[in-house]
Amino acid sequence: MAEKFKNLIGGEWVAPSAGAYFENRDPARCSDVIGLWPRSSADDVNRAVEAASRGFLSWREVPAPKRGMVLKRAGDLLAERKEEIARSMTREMGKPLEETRGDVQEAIDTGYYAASEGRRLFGHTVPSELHGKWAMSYRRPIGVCGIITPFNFPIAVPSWKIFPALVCGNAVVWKPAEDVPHSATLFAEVLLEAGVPPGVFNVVFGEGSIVGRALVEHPQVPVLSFTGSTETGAIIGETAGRMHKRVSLEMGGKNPMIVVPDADLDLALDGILWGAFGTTGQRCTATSRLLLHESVHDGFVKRLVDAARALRIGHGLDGETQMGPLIHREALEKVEYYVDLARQEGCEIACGGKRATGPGLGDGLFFEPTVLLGVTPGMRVEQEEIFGPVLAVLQFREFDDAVRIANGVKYGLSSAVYTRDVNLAFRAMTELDTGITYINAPTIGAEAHLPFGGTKQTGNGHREGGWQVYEFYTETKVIYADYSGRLQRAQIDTYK
Ligand code: UN1
Repeated sequence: MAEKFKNLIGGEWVAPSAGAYFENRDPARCSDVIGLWPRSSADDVNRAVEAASRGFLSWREVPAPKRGMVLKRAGDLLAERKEEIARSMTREMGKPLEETRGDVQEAIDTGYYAASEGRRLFGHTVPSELHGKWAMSYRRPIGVCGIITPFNFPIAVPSWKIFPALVCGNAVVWKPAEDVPHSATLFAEVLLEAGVPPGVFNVVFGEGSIVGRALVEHPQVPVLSFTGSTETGAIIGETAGRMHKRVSLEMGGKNPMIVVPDADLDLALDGILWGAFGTTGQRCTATSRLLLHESVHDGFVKRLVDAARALRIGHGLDGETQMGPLIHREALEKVEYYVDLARQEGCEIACGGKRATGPGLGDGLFFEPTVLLGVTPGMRVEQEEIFGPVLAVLQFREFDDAVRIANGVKYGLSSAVYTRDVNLAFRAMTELDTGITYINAPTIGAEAHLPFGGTKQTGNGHREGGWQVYEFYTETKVIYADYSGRLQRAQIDTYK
């Protein structure tokens, strides 16, 4: 019988109130059941929010630098347990060990950044219009934050949200993705051991339609942060609007890489293989459109197809593996759907296009790296996020056209240009309508201390990471201190 794991509520590991569980399996070896995690109910969410509301009252009184020290310890503990956590993460999520080590590292970096931010939650002091009066602002915690995270970065993305929320003095109720509950359990163990007080950080496992919904609709949860699909983000955004909640949404991408004739083509080839097929294409930053200048198209495509075919697919714990499985059966079916659609839209499948089978792949959810040729602007495979190892290749003649195609989607997360021409690089930096642009590097690989997020329907204007996320998790309060000893009327007495 597989081990049963629990929710974390009020500093205790507790069984779900209705006693229901779901299985967590290795996507690279579906017969391997990792464990059972709570299929929680709204009742469990209510208990977690109550615990968080109580935890918040004392946590907000802890000086921010001291809260930061707890996160410093969390970073240290993650560093100590990096290998163990990475191995568990690979087993349930599928990406190769090198990548899961990177995932844990991103959380370590975020923890250390947040720790130091505890000494730097700056406010402003500015001159008042009036004599004998000071004007200043400072930041206050808000309350209970409901955090909902995806499967593809089981620890890194949660850390982007949870660490800043905590250092700012908020309490957290976290609903991790159903596909990666073991990573979430390990992350929670680390936070408990680091000294986050009971109730300040809670984890409720279960389905989005039950646990996620209950959290989003809970009146005592004023702040929501979500990374996931654009469809779910729209529902959360609507609810947040209706209930006047603060909400940060981080959603899809259809990220382009532009390669111009003067580019270092060897470098561009390495870049596209990593950008398109790293994490099996399951990143919101994945490079899913390659825009090749017509003069380099044929030669580059040939090299790309050979290299894509040579990628080693397998279990992420096997040191040789370069690309793991998709996360679950629906993800695999979605990729198959889009490959069929590409055929119907008239594309050529230059390589891949089918499930990967063979020695060592067993019943794993593997799909071959796929390159679609003859893609034109406006095709659905050019517009919609596939979230799998499928790259759409387009051609352009003028740089203006490349920019127009790159910008011609509803998303705006990341973009890349490969060029040695400094003028073109600067044009790309200013003309590509995305939250992130890479010069001579693929669209993935954002660093923890810079703001992360996108334009248009990728997000709702907020940024994670860097210095900016601390604005999201605090409320600004302004203080006017008048020590003149007399009534001074703003906008009136100053101008007498
Ligand atoms: C995501 O895909 O949701 O920039 C996040 C990157 C990673 C994070 C991706 N550091 O690709």
